[in-house]
Amino acid sequence: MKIECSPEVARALAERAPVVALESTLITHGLPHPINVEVARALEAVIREQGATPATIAVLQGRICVGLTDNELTQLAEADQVRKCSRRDLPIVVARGEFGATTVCGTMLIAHAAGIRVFSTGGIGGVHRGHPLDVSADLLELGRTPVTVVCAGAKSILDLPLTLEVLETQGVPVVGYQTDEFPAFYSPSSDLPIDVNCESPREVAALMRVRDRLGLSAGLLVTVPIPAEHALPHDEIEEAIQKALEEADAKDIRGKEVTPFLLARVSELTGEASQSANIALLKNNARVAAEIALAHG
Ligand code: PSU
Ligand code: MN
Repeated sequence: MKIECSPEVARALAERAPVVALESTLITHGLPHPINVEVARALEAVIREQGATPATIAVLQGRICVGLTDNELTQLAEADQVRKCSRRDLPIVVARGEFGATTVCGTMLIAHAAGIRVFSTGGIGGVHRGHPLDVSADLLELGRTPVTVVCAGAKSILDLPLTLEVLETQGVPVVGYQTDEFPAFYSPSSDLPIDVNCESPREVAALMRVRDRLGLSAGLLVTVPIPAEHALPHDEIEEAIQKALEEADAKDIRGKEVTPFLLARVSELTGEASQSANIALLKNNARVAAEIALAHG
């Protein structure tokens, strides 16, 4: 794959120094402007503070970029037409010289091609509530690409039990980071089980090494509960989610539009509180991902 690494990322990879990938769909389709650019920069700063190198991944005018300059980040966040880009979309954006914002799926596959082992995000895609055949490509990518994805679980816009079933089928170990429960993004708990509780970055790094030694090619999903002081009451979020889901069905929204529509509606309906929770967990995940990258060496 033809990839353009920024000088900083190229140097870190050549020195085998710890690198953490970051996705770009959350910048273009997950958060409103201009907070999206501020958050993207803040996440890079958190990773640097820990002593790792951040690598934000996106497609800029058909070029697959790993590590963006400040200018490139602004260009992406302000571009009119940015295609949400998972595995299926990648050849299209590259062939047409378009801007592409990579999802968890798209970011994983590019990170792997670049030699990056750890990737931090907010929430992964999953199986949609009431639409069990709408399975995010994120889950299938986790099944085939050995990258460790650090997230806060998944939003309950999704069917979380079915999402865990698909991860099991795909052979993806689900790690609870210092927890016995699968976190549900705004809430640290869901009453759903994880496969193993890892107490430290070192334990996660050890799992990654054993997975490689066994010759298994699936990713690892590390789920980190939202810090307690930022968690939101379940009922408040659930009401907004119900409303957003009904609207999506009434408007017959389908395919790749579903997730951005639900994210935008839930964020509009819940306002400030959900946005600051979202940002807090993104930073927390970036910190944990950097610690894992350092422990993996
Ligand atoms: N969930 C969130 N925020 C996000 C996404 C999901 O809470 O920004 C984005 C991620 O980029 C994820 C993508 O990979 O949505 C999943 O889209 P889909 O459901 O269409 O696969
Ligand atoms: Mn889908």
